[in-house]
Amino acid sequence: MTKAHGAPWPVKFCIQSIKLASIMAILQILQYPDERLHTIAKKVVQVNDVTRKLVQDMAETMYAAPGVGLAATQVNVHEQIIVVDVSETHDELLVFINPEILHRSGEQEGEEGCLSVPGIYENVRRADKISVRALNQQGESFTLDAEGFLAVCIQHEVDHLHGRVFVEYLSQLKQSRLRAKLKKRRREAM
Ligand code: K1U
Ligand code: ZN
Repeated sequence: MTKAHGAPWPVKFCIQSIKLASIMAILQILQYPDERLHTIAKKVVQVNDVTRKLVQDMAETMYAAPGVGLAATQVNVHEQIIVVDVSETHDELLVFINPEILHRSGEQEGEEGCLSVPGIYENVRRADKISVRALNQQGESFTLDAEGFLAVCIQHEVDHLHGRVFVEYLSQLKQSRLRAKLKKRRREAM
């Protein structure tokens, strides 16, 4: 087997390790009330390999969590990118770069969770149907009509890009109780 110059391991091993390292990355998810969750994400100017690698890492992070969505904001990257997969089989990844919700209609109320606020589930009222325009991983524009849980998920993730966390829809009383609960939880974890 060929050895890399000066290195004790074979070239094949080095290349395979680099390839593996480039396909596997679970990113750290910011935890509420981290201030960085309130950063407004910037538009992606050019969809390129760096964007696609981030999308891949975000998808891995979402599936590993596990979750049904993730916004770049949550992994401390302040660019307008979200990934969503609400399928039971976890094989229907949707990627939205620079998503814009063009239309909202109807109303639904349902329980939401957030990987940045683990263990907290609260009811939120959202539009029932939306139409969203975005770029795909090739930089091509597409429009998707969504309803029900998929629509909820997309709205939740787009909110993250605007620096909004779902708990901010709750009453002030509920929010202060939640902050106290999270503080206590953090104290106990130390
Ligand atoms: O943005 C996030 O933090 C992801 C979040 C998305 C979401 C869930 C529910 C309603 C609206 C948006 C989550 O994925 S929380 C985890 C979760 O809901 C879940 C986890 C495992 C299986 C099924 C759902
Ligand atoms: Zn969330």
